[in-house]
Amino acid sequence: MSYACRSCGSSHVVEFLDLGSMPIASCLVTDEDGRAGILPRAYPLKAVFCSDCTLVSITETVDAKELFIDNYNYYASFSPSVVRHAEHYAEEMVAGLGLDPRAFVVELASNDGYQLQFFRQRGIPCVGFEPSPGPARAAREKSIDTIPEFFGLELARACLAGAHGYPRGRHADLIIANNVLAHVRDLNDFLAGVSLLLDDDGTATFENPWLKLLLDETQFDTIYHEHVCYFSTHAVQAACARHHLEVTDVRYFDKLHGGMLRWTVRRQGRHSVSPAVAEILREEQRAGLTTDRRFLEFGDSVAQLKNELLAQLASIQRQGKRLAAYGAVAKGATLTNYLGLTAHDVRKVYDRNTNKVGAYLPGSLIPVAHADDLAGDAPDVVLILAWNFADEIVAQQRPYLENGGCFLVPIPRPKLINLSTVNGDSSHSSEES
Ligand code: JHZ
Repeated sequence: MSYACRSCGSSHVVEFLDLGSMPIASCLVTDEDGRAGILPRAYPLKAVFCSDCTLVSITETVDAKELFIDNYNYYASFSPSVVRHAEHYAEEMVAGLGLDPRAFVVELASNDGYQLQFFRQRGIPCVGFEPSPGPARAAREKSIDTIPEFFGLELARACLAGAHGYPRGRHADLIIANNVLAHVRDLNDFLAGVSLLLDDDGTATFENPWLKLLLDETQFDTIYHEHVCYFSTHAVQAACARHHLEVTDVRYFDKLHGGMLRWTVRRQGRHSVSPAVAEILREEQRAGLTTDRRFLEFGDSVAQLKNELLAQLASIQRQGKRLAAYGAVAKGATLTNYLGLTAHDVRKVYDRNTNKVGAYLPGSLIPVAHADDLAGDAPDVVLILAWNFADEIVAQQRPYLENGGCFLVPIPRPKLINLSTVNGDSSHSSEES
């Protein structure tokens, strides 16, 4: 196939997963279109591994406007554990880097201001870049300066020259690029922009779901058009080196986004590198993240999980039980469409994000209802599409469980949770590590 790696440009790429034709996962179908049965446009969804720099990416590039401008309604503030993590992050950065009101913090893809609010509260000047209009508006309502543009080298240059109200010539002491790297279609342009904007003694952090967990836990549903790249430390390191940046530390968080890494990135050759970096590189090598074999086996794991899930759902249906879902999430679109589920199988999908209520999951056209309605509706089984928040959702929905309700967590393996499993299982805590 003729495809150039999105990081190093190599043509030595190996296709390892084909999820078929999929609608854009994060673009919910409006009430009007949903009732009329109008399906959103679908695009091929194939994942490849680069044998040269180890980056995993998808081959299709959907127009950024279609993905992030027209109908983007991911607001991080609706997920309490994400906000808690953001608060801890700000505390750590302020203490660890000694940030005070003389410092300057930049966040790339700042969403609804869920992160920068914690810097602003401490009087630390900050600015966010956020191209999605809804989240950017929500950030401004929190009085956070937000530049409504996609970040890249040209924009970084323009900002340093004083465009968009950015403080002229001001390099950043901290650049936050958490949960953004996966969404960036031109990785080199983005990293060149980071490198330009970062102060020579500055720090950048990249947080992203870890590719090792995607493979270990068959998190195939996190593959969708919005996420063009999937990262290991090897891939981040190779991409950074091209822009005179280096990974100086790495830390694992097991409770967020299915298991994620925070890479601390600084100007190449100027700072000490934590032994954690070499350790994680060795772990990734042992886990098979640097050669194609492990990836080629992944397709079989995905097919096997699909069969297990379909068998579990068929058994629920045979018993005449009413099935619903929780989390009108992007990965829920991949999962329901890959399994071929429709509103006939899953009556509603519950979510706390009020911007999603009243719309429909793309493809499967399952209607979105507010999470507060779940206990009253009392479906027999609820498939948790936002499985990364399963502990938190189960804890919040205690009344539903006490009423005899049951959750089905699909990833990494189908697992049923009812009141007795919760009471007997002390691992259901919602704190991050
Ligand atoms: P979450 C998003 O993934 C999309 P998604 C994005 N592409 C990305 O990279 C990842 O995040 C990291 C709801 N919720 O993050 C609120 C409840 O209803 O897994 C949100 O609608 N009740 C940017 O789309 C949604 O889940 C709850 O108790 O797969 C966010 O889920 C909690 C905790 C969340 O979404």
